[in-house]
Amino acid sequence: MSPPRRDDTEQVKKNFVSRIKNLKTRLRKSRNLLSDGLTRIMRGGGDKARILEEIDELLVGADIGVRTSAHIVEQVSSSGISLNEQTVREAIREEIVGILSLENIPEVDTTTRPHIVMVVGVNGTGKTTTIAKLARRLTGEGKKVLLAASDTFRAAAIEQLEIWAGRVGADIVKHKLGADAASVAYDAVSAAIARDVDTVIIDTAGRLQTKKNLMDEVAKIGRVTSKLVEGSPHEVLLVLDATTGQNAISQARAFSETCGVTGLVVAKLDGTAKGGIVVAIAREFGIPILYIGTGETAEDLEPFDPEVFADALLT
Ligand SMILES: Nc1nc2c(ncn2[C@@H]2O[C@H](COP(=O)(O)OP(=O)(O)OP(=O)(O)O)[C@@H](O)[C@H]2O)c(=O)[nH]1
Ligand SMILES: [Mg+2]
Repeated sequence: MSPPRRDDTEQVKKNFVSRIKNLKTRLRKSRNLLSDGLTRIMRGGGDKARILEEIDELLVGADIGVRTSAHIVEQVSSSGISLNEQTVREAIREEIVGILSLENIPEVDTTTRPHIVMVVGVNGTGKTTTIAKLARRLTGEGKKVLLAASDTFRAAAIEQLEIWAGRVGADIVKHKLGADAASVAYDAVSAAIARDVDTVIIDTAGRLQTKKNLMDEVAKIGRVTSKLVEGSPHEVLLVLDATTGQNAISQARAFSETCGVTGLVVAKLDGTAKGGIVVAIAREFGIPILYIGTGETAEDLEPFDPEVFADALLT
């Protein structure tokens, strides 16, 4: 899997407009809140202090976070622009793009085969669905993908992954319910080596970031795969649920401290007005947001692009 890259090719430019249009529809709730809210504030008139205060409230209400909202308002205030709807919209957009544009997005060594990706997160954030979406992207590129059913904890988790594997054209390695998650991963990676698979994606059980023994289990899965493929897992993706708003921040903190998270996926952005959480997350952590989830089907995964995202929210 290669991370989404900024690229100025003609094709990307052509896709840009249609991607914004599509995302605008998917992010409708967040967009209604932010974009329409801004229109309301700017048309409401009043002095600079009132306008800035209302913008601050609007950003906080969109879950951009208190500190990040204050930072954005401060930047707009000190920029000296005349406060009309267009200039303010553009200034906020610029600030958001700046925050979202992390430098040094790590290059993923896709020459390593099998490339091993472990997917972690709290219960119900969208891990398994995200795995299906990722697998669909990869099989669509002609890659051979194998899913490891290392969620041996939740009843029906194995069947759920199996159904997705069938739909997206991936292999699966599974054990019985209650089996050791790390040994499923071990078998999956062994099978991947034997079958010349390109990418292994390990599904893990949802776990609360506060439960140390469960967090240790993630580390154990990682240790086991590294015995078979040095340096693996190459990626640890943390899936966050956008609808949980600020809660996602503490999850990102705990998982990144204990599980060596290399990338974030923010799922369920279609179902929430709290899309601003993406901005808060980007400002708080030095971990790249690789993808966003915008629906329940295997196609509903977008490589994260700061410009496309900010435009979809605000313009
Ligand atoms: N609207 C929407 N729903 C999503 C998205 N991603 C996942 N879901 C839904 O969220 C629910 C939970 O998804 P799962 O993929 O099973 O979540 P999980 O993290 O694997 O859950 P556990 O394994 O129980 O921890 C399902 O109903 C999914 O269809 C998304 O991007 N948008
Ligand atoms: Mg799951």
